[in-house]
Amino acid sequence: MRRASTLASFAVSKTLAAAHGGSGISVAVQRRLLQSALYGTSSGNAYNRRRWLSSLLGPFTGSSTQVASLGAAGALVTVVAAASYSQQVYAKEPPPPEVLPRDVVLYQYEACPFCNKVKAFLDYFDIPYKVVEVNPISKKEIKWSDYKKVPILMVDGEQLNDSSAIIEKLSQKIRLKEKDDSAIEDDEETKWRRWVDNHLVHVLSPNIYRNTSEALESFDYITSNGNFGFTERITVKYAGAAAMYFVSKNLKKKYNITDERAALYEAAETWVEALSGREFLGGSKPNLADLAVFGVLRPIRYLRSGKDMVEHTRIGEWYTRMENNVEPSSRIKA
Ligand SMILES: N[C@@H](CCC(=O)N[C@@H](CS)C(=O)NCC(=O)O)C(=O)O
Repeated sequence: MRRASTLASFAVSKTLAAAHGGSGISVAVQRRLLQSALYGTSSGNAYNRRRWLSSLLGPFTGSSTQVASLGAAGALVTVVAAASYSQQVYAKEPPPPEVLPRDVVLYQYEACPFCNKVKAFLDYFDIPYKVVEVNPISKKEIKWSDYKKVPILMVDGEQLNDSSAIIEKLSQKIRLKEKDDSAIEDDEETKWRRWVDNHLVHVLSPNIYRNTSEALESFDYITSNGNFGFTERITVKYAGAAAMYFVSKNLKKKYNITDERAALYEAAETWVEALSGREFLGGSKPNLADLAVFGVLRPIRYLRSGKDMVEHTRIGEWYTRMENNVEPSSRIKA
């Protein structure tokens, strides 16, 4: 398998070399760029290298009240009509203004599940944030940072790294968490947040790259939504899809997955079971585990694998409830 991924990487580096032909970049540098493009690091260990692409892969219905004044036979009749366009009205949970951070900037890859986990949190708690889309090859947007992964969140000048740590810190900042750490260590929410990081995210890559057409679909999504130059977009799309097809086979072995779709469906059903008939794990409103599951599933939801998951499991209703709660985004458009 190592050989397969090396071959794929070699094939991709040839493609990049051709694409950069005449640009004055040496083959060795091109290959380093390629390593970064495909594995997110040029110097990390094999596990980290494999993780990059695997992890790259990221209406409010209120009631409207209308007041109409109508004149009839000399009399003024006022009609107040309340129209509800949906069965269920959801609400976000904005923090009190005194704890709302003033300047929040997310460094991210649009299709990265960890970044989407952070976005689900920011969106649900209605915390306005700017986004800097990082180029996964040059990473020039995070050159200033020692930590080279995304998400990175700058909160009023303070750098926060790692999706779970970011969410933990933000929860404290907006005073969501009053309990001390030992009290939450074993609670249901913590247990399922860990399940997302330790299990659910590992099931995603083998699914979205499981065959050539799904790998291409995924890379079309990644390259259309990410920060890539024109040539990078084309080369990364095809070369990346080819490489990740092989790498995902390795990931299956690493995480003991035999049938990736069965594993995805099983994870979705496990989550539905955890809900035990509740609207959300948090009861009538989402908690951090709901937001984490939703966040990492968001980039795959409308890919073939996500559609299959909704079609073949009972997760769809919960997912739609989450969409209704988390959207619209609080992202500040540049
Ligand atoms: N545990 C980290 C994982 C972050 C991570 O692996 N991010 C990927 C993108 S989805 C990354 O930046 N990879 C680049 C690299 O490994 O160099 C988190 O939860 O934020």
